[in-house]
Amino acid sequence: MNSIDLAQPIQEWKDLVGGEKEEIEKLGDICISLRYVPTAGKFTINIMEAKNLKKMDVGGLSDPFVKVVLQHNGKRLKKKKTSVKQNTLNPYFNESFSFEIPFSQIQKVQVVITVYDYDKLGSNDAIGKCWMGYGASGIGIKHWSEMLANPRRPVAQWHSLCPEEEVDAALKAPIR
Ligand SMILES: [Ca+2]
Repeated sequence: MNSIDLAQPIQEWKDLVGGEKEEIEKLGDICISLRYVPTAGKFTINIMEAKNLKKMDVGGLSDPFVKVVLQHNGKRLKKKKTSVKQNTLNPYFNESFSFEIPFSQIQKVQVVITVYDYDKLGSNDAIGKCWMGYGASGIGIKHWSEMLANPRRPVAQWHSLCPEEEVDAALKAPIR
């Protein structure tokens, strides 16, 4: 410091840094419980609740419902839907769906969850998606593994919703 002459103005060049990065859009979170009974080959999924969903309706909130698709090798085997919860971003569903999946197949299937905003007019818009099972990463594979490690017991987990295009691309990508 003592080499600086405080009586003189100091001129310094600084590189410009980028402005605030655009915040990643939050789509919301969904709480799901998974249960598998290997002896009976019975898989049960409970769509429990969602929170902080994205607002989709002009002059309102969203009217969320959840679609559950069971698929294998990109082929849809079964699909189920919850009821529609009107005008809320924090819906409580507590709706269960069961599927028969033999033990020999349970490691090969994928469960894809899509939260939609119901619209009376026009098509329903997807708010976001998440998936679990074969080829999933992060929470998706963690939750699935915990279900398999705890047969007959329901295992609940929150999942963050991701943009539809992102999940569809991940589902199509070859498994590494
Ligand atoms: Ca709507």
